[in-house]
Amino acid sequence: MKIGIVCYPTFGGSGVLATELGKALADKGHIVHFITYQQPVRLDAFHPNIFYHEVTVPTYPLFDFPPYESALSSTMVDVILNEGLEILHVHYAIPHASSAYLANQILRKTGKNIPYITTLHGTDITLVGKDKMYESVVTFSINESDAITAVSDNLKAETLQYFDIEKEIHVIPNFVDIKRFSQSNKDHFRKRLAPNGEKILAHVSNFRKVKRVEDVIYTFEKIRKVIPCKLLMIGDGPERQSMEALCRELGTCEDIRFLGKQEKLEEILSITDLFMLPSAYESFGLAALEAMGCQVPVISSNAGGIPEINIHGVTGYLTDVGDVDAMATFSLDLLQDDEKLRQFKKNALAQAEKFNINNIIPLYEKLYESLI
Ligand code: GMT
Repeated sequence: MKIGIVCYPTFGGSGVLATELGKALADKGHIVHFITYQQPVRLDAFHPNIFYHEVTVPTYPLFDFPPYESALSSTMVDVILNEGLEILHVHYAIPHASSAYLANQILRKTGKNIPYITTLHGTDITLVGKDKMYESVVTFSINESDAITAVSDNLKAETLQYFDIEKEIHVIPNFVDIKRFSQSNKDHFRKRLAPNGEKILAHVSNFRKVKRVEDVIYTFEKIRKVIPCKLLMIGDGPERQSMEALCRELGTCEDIRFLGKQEKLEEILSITDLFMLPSAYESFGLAALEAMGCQVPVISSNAGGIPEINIHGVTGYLTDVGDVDAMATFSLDLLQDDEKLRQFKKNALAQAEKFNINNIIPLYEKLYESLI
């Protein structure tokens, strides 16, 4: 199949998922065209079946807000016509679904009808999409999609609760490439970061408010009072500065490393003992799944779709949002019991296997085939 994929190119989960999907489809022989404003971060190697089309937005003194949506629709039309795309798959509703709708309408005038699929990822529904300034366009363009997918049962339920959706929403969960996200021996790396055998905790996110990064820092402070440990904070975003200030205030800086955005995440996860995801909401929690692939148990909140992947008492522990005391207690329960930690690591991998990329890609292929 010739497939167009539209996504955000940045480190966010929806862009990561879309890029990994495109790469996997290309490996299976499909021709994949990415359409976005920057080379997607995980699109880091040449592949004969992958093409990248950059959306450039011409500016003009009149434009306080350069019209990205128009440029995106025009690029979609251009790529669909010139490359003979058979299906368009847009990730994150805003503004990709409405741009796809417009491209679709333009193409109809030329006699071409190309189906488009909208995959809902989370904040496009639960946070931004609900905003009155976006809601009607989001509802309309989702409903006009030829198929709608959501990344968890929870996100499907949230979408149906807040939007007037007239079509079936297919749940196709996030996936992990276990070949890449698996544990490898990085002991030299562990020795550098935890020279005295300290336990290593990690958090990965875009440091937005919804991630409640402060809960990671407060939980770590409590754990650190009981056992020697180190915390790796991976990613970057609006909350990073204030989190660094919080570490200074709490006097925990010497045991916390802010590593910024990292490409070889699997290497860091390979030396991690516990992954922290205290989010106020997560439609799925791809970062936690990638950690589980590397055999890292997860301490998380029980928000949104997280309970669909992190199983309490099996792959980690879940607590109410903001309950840092419980997060610290559960973390210590695992970190102080080597046998239990070993078992949870095994369980985490077994759970990640359920979301193995090889099981999930065929679900998308089947959906594409049914629409073309
Ligand atoms: O996590 C983020 O805030 C980024 C966001 C995105 O859309 O880029 O991630 C969302 O999509 C991921 C992939 O489907 C999910 O695994 C994340 O749970 C979801 N984030 C939220 O719902 C907050």
